[in-house]
Amino acid sequence: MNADLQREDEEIRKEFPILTPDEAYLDNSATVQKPQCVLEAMEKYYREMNANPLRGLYGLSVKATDAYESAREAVRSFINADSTEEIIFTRNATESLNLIGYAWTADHLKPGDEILISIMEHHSNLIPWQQAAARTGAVLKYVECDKSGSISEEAFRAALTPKTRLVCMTEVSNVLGCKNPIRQFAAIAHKNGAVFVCDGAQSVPHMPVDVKDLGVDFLAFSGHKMYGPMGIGVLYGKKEILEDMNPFLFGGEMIEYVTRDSATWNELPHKFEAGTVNAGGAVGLHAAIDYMQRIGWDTIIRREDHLTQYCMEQMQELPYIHILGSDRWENHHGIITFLIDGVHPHDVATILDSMHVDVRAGHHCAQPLLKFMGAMSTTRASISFYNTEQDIDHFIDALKKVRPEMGITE
Ligand code: C6P
Repeated sequence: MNADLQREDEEIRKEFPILTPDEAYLDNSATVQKPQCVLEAMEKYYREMNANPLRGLYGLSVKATDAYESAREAVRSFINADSTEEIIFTRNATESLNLIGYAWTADHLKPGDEILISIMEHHSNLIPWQQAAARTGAVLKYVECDKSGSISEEAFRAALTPKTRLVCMTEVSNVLGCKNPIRQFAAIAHKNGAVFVCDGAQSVPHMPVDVKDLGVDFLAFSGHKMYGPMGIGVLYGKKEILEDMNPFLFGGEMIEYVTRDSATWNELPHKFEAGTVNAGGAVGLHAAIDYMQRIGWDTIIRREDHLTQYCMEQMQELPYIHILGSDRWENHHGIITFLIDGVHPHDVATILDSMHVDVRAGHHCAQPLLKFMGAMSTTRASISFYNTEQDIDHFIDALKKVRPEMGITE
């Protein structure tokens, strides 16, 4: 192996206390491990500045507020939003999507209106729209992809109608790893008079995502998939759209003035952040963003591309392995979902676990997609820039032992 790459591996790996050479952690699309600097930033927050933010007038509360609001500014800058008023902290991408699913749809959809989603959506970008359709009388429609995961412009245009009010689509599929042309589809949706929601859960951690360049109205993502802690997520929304929405949750801090019978709402973004916020989580997310910027997109993308190619090309040499989606590694963005002839995906994952390889098996919270692809369940390996060629070698060696372990020898 190239000495520079080995040095780079060592530099990166030493920041992640949980990663060891004996275990190949390849479930990075589910959640990634956390670097030391994120753990330290959160500990420092709780040791030195914890108080209930946005309320107190005393020093500690002001420090907690400053830490929380500076995390918001870090997120704003990371996705190039115009203003921190457009950045709402939530628990995760799921809550971000539900926020729109309640608060926007309640006043903007009427019976017969259409919501368009793709067949490859994660349940978090599917069930909120099923529920919104049931509440409002709107109709949920799907645009399909081909077996490689590609959605053509033709198919997208054909699925839009004059009744389409909302289009919701993931940028990167958590099963196929393919990347949808969000900028192009958002522009078409806007010409059609629809609002465009982008699920960035699997793209924001792996590639630059610029909300102005993409032209999306909403972007949802989770902190825990981008080296931050669990329990903090983000909803970006265009200011004029957020201003035209009622709150999702009601209670402390989201109000301006309350009487016995009524209330008025706080300004953005606080109108959408009811109750005590997750300041420690926001601080951790801020540290994670700083960390990713320190590593840099060039390094993140170079390493993830290299490992995806290195892994996929070796898997493609094994005739009993079938990879879902495109046969080109460039279209996988670190996500390789596969089937092994003769072995149930759960057995694959269990056998790999016995050899210290961590992968995910099941429907990956995308059951309509799996049905469309003709599979009930699959196994998925997913890569982060902190993985190494040794992790992939470990995985491939273990993969070759799965069928013999099940008594399949031919
Ligand atoms: N996918 C996976 O293993 P949360 O759970 O809210 O942080 O993220 C939800 C979500 C939304 N959209 C996409 C495209 C996703 O992949 C996920 C989470 C994980 O694939 C956990 S199910």
